[in-house]
Amino acid sequence: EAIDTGTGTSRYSGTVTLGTTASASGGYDLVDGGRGGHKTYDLNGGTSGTGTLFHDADDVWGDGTVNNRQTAGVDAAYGAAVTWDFYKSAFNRNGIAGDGKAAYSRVHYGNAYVNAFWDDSCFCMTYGDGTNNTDPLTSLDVAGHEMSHGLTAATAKLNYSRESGGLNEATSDIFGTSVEFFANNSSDVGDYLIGEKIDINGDGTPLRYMDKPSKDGGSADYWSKSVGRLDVHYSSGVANHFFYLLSEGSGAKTINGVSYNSPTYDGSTVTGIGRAKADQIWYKALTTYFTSTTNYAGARTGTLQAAADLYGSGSAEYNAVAAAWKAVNVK
Ligand code: ASN
Ligand code: ZN
Ligand code: CA
Repeated sequence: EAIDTGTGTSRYSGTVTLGTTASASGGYDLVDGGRGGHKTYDLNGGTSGTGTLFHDADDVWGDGTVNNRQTAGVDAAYGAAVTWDFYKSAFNRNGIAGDGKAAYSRVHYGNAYVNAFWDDSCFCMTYGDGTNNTDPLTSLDVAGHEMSHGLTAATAKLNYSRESGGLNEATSDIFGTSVEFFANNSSDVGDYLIGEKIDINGDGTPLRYMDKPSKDGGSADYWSKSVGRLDVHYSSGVANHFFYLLSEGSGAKTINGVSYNSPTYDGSTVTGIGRAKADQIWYKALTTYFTSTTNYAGARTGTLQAAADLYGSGSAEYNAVAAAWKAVNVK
């Protein structure tokens, strides 16, 4: 059972290489031996168990269409691989739990199921096929988002309600986005939009916008004392906006062909420090200072402490963290 490199045609990310394993009985299994042995399964419409491990005769997988059952498996396996590689490259972290253990992925969950989810009890990822089974929720940013729920579960354990729940959701949007940029894939360029590939609204618009979260019609751009009453996918807006401002700064900007225009609560101007440093600060805060009950005030304190640890308490990076929180009304 040798480690191999297959080729896949994904739904959302073009042609990708896949870690596969030559099977003792011939052909190849979708098992990524180079990344802990991550397995990708076809649930074939089921909602429990693991269904069937994807297997292929010639190590050429999927065709980019939903008519080919392997296609969603290609996206899922690619998403798991890029997420693994991002954590290793950015944070020297070995897998979601940091112990080198692979998760596993399941695609074709249920019928026309319009969601994807991480389940910490199985340490596994699951993807529905979307509306009419034509838009699987397997895009790279969604994969990175969902698997980052496993990262949060293994570290800060942010409670999934009120402000801590918004911070939990934002952590997934932040690292899901960073996974997408890390891939540097010309078929799926990095952006500060979430779910722009899966057409979840049926009109081509993304699920969320980090530069100005209220563009989705529900998310908060700024902290207010009632923000914790929102659904966690909306209270996350404050931290997503913080992260965008810290990375890219306020005002108008075009990145990889996508235009953004990020406002501030008080009309202040924020100068970004770049996503790489913002990632380091968020990760250190998440893994060192955040706890299950951290709220927005605590996230500010924790990220300032993280910036002080990494770059010094009077550094430009530290000052940018303070400015970005002020710009989203967290003081
Ligand atoms: N896709 C959703 C999310 O990651 C699943 C959930 O509701 N937790 O937020
Ligand atoms: Zn989530
Ligand atoms: Ca995106």
